[in-house]
Amino acid sequence: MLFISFFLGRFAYRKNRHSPLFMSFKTFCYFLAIFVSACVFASCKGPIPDDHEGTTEGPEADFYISSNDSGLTLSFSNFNIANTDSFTIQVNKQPAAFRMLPDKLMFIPHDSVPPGRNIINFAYRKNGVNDTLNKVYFHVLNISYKVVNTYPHNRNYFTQGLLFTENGDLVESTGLTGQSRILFYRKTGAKTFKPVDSIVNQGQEFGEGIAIVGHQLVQLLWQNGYIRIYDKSTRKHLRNLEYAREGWGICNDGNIIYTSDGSGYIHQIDISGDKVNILKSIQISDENGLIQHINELEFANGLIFANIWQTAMVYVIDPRAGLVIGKIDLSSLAMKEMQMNNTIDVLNGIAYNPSKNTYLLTGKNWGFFYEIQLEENLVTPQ
Ligand SMILES: [Ca+2]
Repeated sequence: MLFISFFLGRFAYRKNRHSPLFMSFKTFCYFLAIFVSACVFASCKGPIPDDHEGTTEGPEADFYISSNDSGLTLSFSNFNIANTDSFTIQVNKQPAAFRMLPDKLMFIPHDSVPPGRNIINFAYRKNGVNDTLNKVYFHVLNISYKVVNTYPHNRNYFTQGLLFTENGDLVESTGLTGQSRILFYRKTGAKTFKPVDSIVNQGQEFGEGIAIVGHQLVQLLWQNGYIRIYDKSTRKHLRNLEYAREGWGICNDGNIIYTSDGSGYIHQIDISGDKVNILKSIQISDENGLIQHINELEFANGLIFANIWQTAMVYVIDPRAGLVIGKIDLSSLAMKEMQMNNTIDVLNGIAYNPSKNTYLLTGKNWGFFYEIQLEENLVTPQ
């Protein structure tokens, strides 16, 4: 190739000094040296494997995954599907449905790929020899929703925690030193939650998340070094328990109490003793790696819904696997609040209403509670 360029270049020189094909003898020698070196280097890599239509199933064979709303597309490199005797696709060791696309790509519908971390396995047989290619694919649902109701929320409340009792009454905890309290609401009419009682925190107490654990109402405090426990029915203060971590969010699945502390961990805690014991700490990841700033928590349908601090996102977490399986982008609600009052703070507060399968959300100093219905049918992880 270089020799041809050289001679064409010399020829072109006579015709047109500015031809792009022109190459001086010095330049020619330079490229010739590179070309010879490349040939020697290539020969050191050993024989080129048996070629078929320009592709090989050599050690570089691989596949890549791209996704859209309906499923995954697998594209192959250094691999010719037509050159195999047979092949299968498995997702987490289970046969997966797929179809071939005309350009020798494969399509796997999302039904075959559960949310969370998946191993996609492509097993093939060629010339009587079996081989496999594996890839990890992290499937995170983008969960859409619709707002089914809005209710006024007092803008003075720096919301930290929100829950529904089994009677359907709403409880909110608020923060800031000197302003922290727990508010008990009754639903009055179709469009209003009215505060009917409250517990006011004292001194330096900075209220955070709340949860109901049996007959107790548990209130986290931010950096006070203890949590407060009240009788759920009488609302009388029962005791304080020493807690070494920062209090952010708390929820209860009926057996396990989970807390967050602003890090990427969710802790399982025990409050039956004379101080809070951390039983287990679970580090949470999503498709990009470890996450941070887990805030208010809510347990629903086997999953933890977590506000991510300083974002308008709620992450849906499978606590047993420590994985984010879905994300709810609530930035349109945050934007709406911002347009009404630009002094609002972040989205915070999630309460699940099991009787309607809806979620009530608000934010620090927001003007409204928003009741939303998810458009994704979340299945409790097995
Ligand atoms: Ca909550």
